[in-house]
Amino acid sequence: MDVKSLSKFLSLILRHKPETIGIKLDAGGWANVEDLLRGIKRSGKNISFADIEKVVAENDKQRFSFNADKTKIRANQGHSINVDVELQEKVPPTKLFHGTLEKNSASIEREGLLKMSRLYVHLSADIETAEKVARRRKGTSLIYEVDAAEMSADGFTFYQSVNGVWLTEHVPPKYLARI
Ligand code: HQG
Repeated sequence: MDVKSLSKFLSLILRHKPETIGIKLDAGGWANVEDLLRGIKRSGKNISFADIEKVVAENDKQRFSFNADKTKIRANQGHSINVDVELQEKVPPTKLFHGTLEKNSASIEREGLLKMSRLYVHLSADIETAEKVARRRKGTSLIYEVDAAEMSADGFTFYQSVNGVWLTEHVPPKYLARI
């Protein structure tokens, strides 16, 4: 399996559905690496510890982390299951960005950005990254600029995952501008 496919598979297991290979995540979102390898093997895929190490090291978005002795692994962000990855609360840059599809705009401009199935709304530090997020899906892209400075001044909390993604609970429409 190439690095990209393995990354997608690990994202499914470590963010959303560990039960598909019969494993559990702990409260911190960690999977035991031996359990993970056994579970993957049971599911019929041939993945080694070295393959997992390669994904952690080379993944384009640094989506996964090991603990210090590499006995545990977790996703850095993007979960739909309720885990606590010890996100750092942080003052955001003045502006953040969110890439989506034009077809979501009416609802977003009415309700704001909602976390949908994930634990947080995901925001990007730059427009280029937001464009990439939008282009994951088929349809006309739309980028919103988020007035993070104003949100922060108004008491909204922001977090940054260890791989640099900005997260918050909800972005009300008044802080959003189409760009
Ligand atoms: C949209 C990937 C209608 C929202 C990316 C998005 C990211 C609304 C979709 C990370 C809405 C949720 C997350 C509302 C939000 N009405 N639609 N009120 N509020 N939406 O996948 O931000 O590559 O959960 O705009 O790079 O697309 O997997 O969030 O289109 O960082 O590591 O509802 O996932 O990271 O979709 O992506 P998602 P997202 P990875």
